[in-house]
Amino acid sequence: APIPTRDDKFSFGLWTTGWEARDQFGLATRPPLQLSAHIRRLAEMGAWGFTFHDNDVVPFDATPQERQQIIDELTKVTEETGLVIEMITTDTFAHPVFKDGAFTSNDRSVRRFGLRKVLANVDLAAELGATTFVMWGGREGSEYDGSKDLLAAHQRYAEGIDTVAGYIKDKGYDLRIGLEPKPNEPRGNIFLPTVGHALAFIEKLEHGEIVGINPETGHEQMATLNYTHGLAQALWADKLFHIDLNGQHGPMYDQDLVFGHGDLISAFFTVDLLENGFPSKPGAYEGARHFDFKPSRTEHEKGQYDSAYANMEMYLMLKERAVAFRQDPEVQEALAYSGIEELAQPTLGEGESVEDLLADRSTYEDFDVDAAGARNYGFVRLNQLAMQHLLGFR
Ligand code: 3MF
Ligand code: MG
Ligand code: MG
Ligand code: MG
Repeated sequence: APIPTRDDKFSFGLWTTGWEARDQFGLATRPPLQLSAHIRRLAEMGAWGFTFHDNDVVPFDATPQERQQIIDELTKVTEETGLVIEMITTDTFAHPVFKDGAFTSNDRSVRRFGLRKVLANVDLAAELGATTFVMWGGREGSEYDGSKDLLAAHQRYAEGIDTVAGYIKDKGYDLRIGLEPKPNEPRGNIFLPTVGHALAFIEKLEHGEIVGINPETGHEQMATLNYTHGLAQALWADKLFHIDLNGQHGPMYDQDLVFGHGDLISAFFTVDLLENGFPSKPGAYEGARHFDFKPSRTEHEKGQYDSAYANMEMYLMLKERAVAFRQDPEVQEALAYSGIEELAQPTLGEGESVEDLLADRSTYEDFDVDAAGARNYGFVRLNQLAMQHLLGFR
């Protein structure tokens, strides 16, 4: 199987590989990892970068001196390994203070505290050279529809994001915000549940030009949505600022499996999009290939790193298949047969007005709907060719 290198731009959240496997029903099954050793191990495995929540490295109640000590250690190991801290994010969900949200809590003093915590972390992100600042509002939501003023909640959410975005601009930081949608868990219903909701929300912001999204494979699939379609709409809107790749088996709890260990066919087309681009706009995605997964609770130290490695290997195996798929002459013929290139042609001709369209009898009055309705698109044959590539039969 292919071997990951830094050129592949793989990165991991420290909360993923470092997860101690404490869950709703059970205690941790693994000891905490030592920060520098953990990061060195990721570097040795072929990772290019890493990401973290403030409290993945600095405890919530650390003194300023303790905080600085940890940041110094982090800086040192980052320089030593040559890894990139490409993204930083804030834990606004673990502490009881955030149980009703950080930016949308009914308690105004909590919202002001939440803002301060996030702004402090924006400064840290800029200091450490991160270019993406992810915001996952895991506690922004409710269990009971009557427990919130749902209009005010959206206003406060927008106020919070705009305050952070405005601060980034004022400071001149080279940093963009990536909102991370999720439909539920830990709240019964989370605000900005899907890619589409988040994109619509950004349109209403004052500083929306530096706000995009960080879609997670499993989160869209929990909502029974198609992750690759979500990525496509975000790319079309120029809002795909970051990605969280992982595996999920449809609508159940957030599994955070290894990428490709959930819906494999969907993962194949995700990689196809990220590596090959669109038929009408070829080219690879330029951002980090970032994994937000969890080594299963059954795994101990070796299994923790085996799981991390599996994400990168899975991605590269799928990349090899996806590139071969697009290069195969029979696939190219099947793509042409399916009319895929035709979709890139504007529906109206150049300079054609709607009046011209109305006057063109061939489009309607004389159009042979039965002939068009009898067309075979050949999508199944095309998909079977994709499966032959995916399974290594071509
Ligand atoms: C939860 C998540 C989060 C976010 C993280 C991003 C704890 O389901 O996916 O991980 O990815 O907060 O910054
Ligand atoms: Mg998640
Ligand atoms: Mg997840
Ligand atoms: Mg995530």
